[in-house]
Amino acid sequence: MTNQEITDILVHISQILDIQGENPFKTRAYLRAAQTISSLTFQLNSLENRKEIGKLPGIGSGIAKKIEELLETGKLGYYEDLKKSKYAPLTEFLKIPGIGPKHARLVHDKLGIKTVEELEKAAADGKLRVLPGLGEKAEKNILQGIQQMRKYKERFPLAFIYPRAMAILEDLKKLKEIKKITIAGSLRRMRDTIADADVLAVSDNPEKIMEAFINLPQVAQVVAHGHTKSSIVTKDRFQVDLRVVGAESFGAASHYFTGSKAHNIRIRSLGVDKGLKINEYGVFRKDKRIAGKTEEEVFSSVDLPYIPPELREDRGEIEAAQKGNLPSLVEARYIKGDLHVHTNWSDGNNTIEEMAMAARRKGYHYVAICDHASSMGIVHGLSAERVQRQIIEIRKVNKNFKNFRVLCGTEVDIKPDGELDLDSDTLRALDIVVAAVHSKFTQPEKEMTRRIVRAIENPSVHIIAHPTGRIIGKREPYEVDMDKVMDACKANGKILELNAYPERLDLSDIHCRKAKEKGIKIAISTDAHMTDHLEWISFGIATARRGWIEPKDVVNTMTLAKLLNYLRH
Ligand code: DGT
Ligand code: CA
Repeated sequence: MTNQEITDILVHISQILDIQGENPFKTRAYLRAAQTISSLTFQLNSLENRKEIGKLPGIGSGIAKKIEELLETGKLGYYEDLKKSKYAPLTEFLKIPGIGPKHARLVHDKLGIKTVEELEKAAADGKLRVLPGLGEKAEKNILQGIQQMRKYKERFPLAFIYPRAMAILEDLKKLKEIKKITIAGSLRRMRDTIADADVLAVSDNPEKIMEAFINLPQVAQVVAHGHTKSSIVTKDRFQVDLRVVGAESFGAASHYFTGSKAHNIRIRSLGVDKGLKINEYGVFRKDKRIAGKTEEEVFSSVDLPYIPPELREDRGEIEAAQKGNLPSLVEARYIKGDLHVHTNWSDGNNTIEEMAMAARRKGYHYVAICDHASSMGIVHGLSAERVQRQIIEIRKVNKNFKNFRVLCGTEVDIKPDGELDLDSDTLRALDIVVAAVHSKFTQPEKEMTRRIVRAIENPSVHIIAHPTGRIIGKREPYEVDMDKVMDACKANGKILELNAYPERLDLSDIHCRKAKEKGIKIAISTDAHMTDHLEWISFGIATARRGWIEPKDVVNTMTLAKLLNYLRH
């Protein structure tokens, strides 16, 4: 049993309990445990680690026992019983944006609805609006939500596919017949969503590779099994295509299958202009291969420098390359700190000290503790008084560090009218103020824009967190005029966050590029709720790179002294 399989079971348990109307503390405990396990960097199923389960943050002894049972027997009696509940099939409804556990139970109990199709029909027939707590508007939202869900279903979030594809790569690398292997497609370009994963390998014995590939433990279904190309669907229900090519074609095939299609078409037509044929096998003049071993060779055959995969979207990268104007993209090694992390003072799993140590282990120079300040109960938001106490605690923690600094920050709610959920005296006492929308996402565009612009104009605010509020695959961005938001940032010298939380990646690549063009600085922050989440910075960096972002555009590439000075002014 893999960590992923355990995570899926824990999430399913929490969802069934939620629909049954169990105590929210109980259901959240399962969710927390799932979050912990899904971001572990080791597998629980090795015997050595098994004893550690009860010690992991966010996992109580009851759930630890259940996980042990899963690992021992591959089954969990409690879960098997729960799955027999009449509410178990309703967890499908929770994938529909706008439907929570209460609605799921309600439509089942009142109308006997058990499937998404039945729910869609009932909504279309106007049968939901009469239910208590629903109405015509809610009914319409449910219909839209179902359509949205179907749209999302075709693509997966990058952060879902990436680690799973990498695990497959690692498995394949163990075969001695594989000489080279790489990801390609949208996965290599690090798009925020991925339809299927493309993998490319070099080998003299492709059939052996194909055989191993279709027999991997992750495989649920073999879609195609050829001599040099096979496709499988994993148990997580995404498709992986593997192609084996000869070493002489590896560069050409990497370039071709990395795409994007639009970029490829442009490169191929540059080739045609020079009398060259460029395809996945190589670069040919008449029938003579003149290049193809490396991607550099392919680019240079059309007089271009190497273009990083994240830029290959035909969004101006070819023109920039021709003029020698390609951006020097930001890389992990430039990042000096994380400016948005949570601790157990609000809804995080670790202490201030643990987060600080983890940030320092990553080689950072600073980390900003930005726990929630919110009067909306759910996230244990800090009151002004607890913010003061946390500042004292952070000062104490800082005494233990040399050449590393924990910054006092907050993630303060922007209330629906644009006011902040902390008074300005408290905000002024902090090193860094991150402000964010966490409520009333459905405001009309004008109100939402005004709300965020007011926060930007507030002299206490430095950064706007996850500026559009999207949750990939679950929630569309709220209606907000990002041009106006960016203009306000520019006018007030404020920073926009690129939230690297895998389901957010907000700002998106397109918005990053726009922010850069307008001369607005961004902060690439993880929003980590536990130490392992600091690793998510890589998805933020990838998104920034897709948005043509260079180190100088990113505030958390600054040294501590420069950053503090920048924030003060
Ligand atoms: P995805 O899978 O929708 O997330 O996005 P991609 O970019 O991975 O697309 P996919 O898997 O259909 O194809 C992988 C790459 O293969 C694509 O990025 C470029 C290349 N490719 C596919 N079809 C064509 C085509 O008709 N012409 C050219 N020039 N390249 C293609
Ligand atoms: Ca693909």
